[in-house]
Amino acid sequence: ELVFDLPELHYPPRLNCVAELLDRHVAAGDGARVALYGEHEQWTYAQLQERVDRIAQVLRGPIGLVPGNRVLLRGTNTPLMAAALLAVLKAGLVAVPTMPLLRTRELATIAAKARVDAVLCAAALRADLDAVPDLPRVVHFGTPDGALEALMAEAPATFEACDTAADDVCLISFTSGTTGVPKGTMHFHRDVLAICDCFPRHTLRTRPEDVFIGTPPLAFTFGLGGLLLFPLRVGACAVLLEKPTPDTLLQAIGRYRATVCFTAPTSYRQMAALAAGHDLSSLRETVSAGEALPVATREAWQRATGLAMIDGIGSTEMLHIFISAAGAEVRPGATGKPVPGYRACVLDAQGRPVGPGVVGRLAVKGPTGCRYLDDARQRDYVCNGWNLTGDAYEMDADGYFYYRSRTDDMIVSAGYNIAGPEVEDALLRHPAVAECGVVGRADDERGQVVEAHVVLRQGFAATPELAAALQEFVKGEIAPYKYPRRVVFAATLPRTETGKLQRFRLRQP
Ligand code: 3UK
Repeated sequence: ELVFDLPELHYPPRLNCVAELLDRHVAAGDGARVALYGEHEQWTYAQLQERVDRIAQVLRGPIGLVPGNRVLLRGTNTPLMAAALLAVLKAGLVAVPTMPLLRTRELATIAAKARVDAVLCAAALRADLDAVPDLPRVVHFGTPDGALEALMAEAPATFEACDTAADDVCLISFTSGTTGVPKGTMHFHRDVLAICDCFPRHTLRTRPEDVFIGTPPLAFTFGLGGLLLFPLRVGACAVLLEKPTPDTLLQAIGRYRATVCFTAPTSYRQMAALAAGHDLSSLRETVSAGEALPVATREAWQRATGLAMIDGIGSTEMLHIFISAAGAEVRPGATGKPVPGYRACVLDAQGRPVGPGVVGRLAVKGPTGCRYLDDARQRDYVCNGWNLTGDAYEMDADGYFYYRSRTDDMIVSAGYNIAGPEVEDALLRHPAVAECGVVGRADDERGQVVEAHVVLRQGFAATPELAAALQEFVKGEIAPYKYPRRVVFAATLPRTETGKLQRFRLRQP
């Protein structure tokens, strides 16, 4: 049995997570340390605390909210957006963060499902929100409106953290929806601290000197943890970038001497190709999550930077990463082992544990877990306290977990089970392939056939000869029956804002 019941996960019954993440550092005399870098500003812990406190005063005073009320947040990654998020939690309210690229229809669904009582919205992103019918009070922040800043200037500069219970809900996070339907998941004050005390503490081994950087939006729990909660937990700092591209992220790593980077596999693959000439010598660890990390991507990044990557699987339901490995524990192809604090096993269709080498449904248990807003879905996800993440996994005799595919993405062709990501992994080792996505396409004879959607690197032409060469290449890399019988060349692949391939869109006719 792995470490499960850690002493650091026993929290007092009354707890406000922001008091622990922020106020504690200022009280300990660390107020002058930098907490956040934005593209135009730099805030110390004391300055961040003052902004958080003024926003909390505005929420509870002029806006008139009471503990338990829900606040929808919309904005790109900026220090003010981070302060707004923390202020909502500190004031005893519930944050409902939304992804910056969401449009009117999706925002309307979330606002209705979460029954929000107020909205804080970056002025630059107001257009799509303004079109949502029946919204409660909206306050804009950032130029040109700056309505929130005006209220902050009038508000008291200090605010005492609301005396919340450790198991009061403080966050409703919506899944990014590879299936298209956003699902709201609820998390407690103690969950916010628990994720800081598991993966970053035990796997990443965060230090106060760390400088965190990366791409995921703060509205995605991958970004909320990696770019705000984890650094604050240990008194470190984060660089918040508004619209990072592989190139601007590489530049920013050099400029801020970042030590820890969080982004998705595709982004590492693109950065590996551009890394030459950038100073990445400050980087200590690079964390990949959101999608399976192909071995070819791990190797390309290692060749370009000399860094071994930390892969980790997390989910919105579990709040953050629960299986991962770092350093000598890394086994290429495996996601890793349960993060201290979590347990994991693989179950068959009847819910019985299977032994090593058998593919089944991943089940996890730990200090965080799924609580859907919608009761009906809860029964599908949580079974006897085990969370069924919807992933097909295999365990080896040493307790390492290997991702195969999403449970409902397994391709069944002429009686064989074929995992799309394994075929993608093989294709990505070919020099012509920049990106690819492999799905099952309905077929009269075989039930489904393996279909590869391929984006080529510059300098390669989409010809029938290249398609045939890719097919032969895959047959040489993995069992030949898995090769893609159809190869489709594409200019880009459909991805979510969180970097996930939208397989359901590739399967559309
Ligand atoms: C897939 C992975 C293989 C997997 C997330 C880190 O991705 C996050 O949350 P979502 O709710 O999606 C969850 C699903 O994404 N996945 C994520 N990481 C990996 N598959 N290897 C991985 N390393 O299907 C999972 O069920 O969008 C990731 C931290 C917080 C998060 N919310």
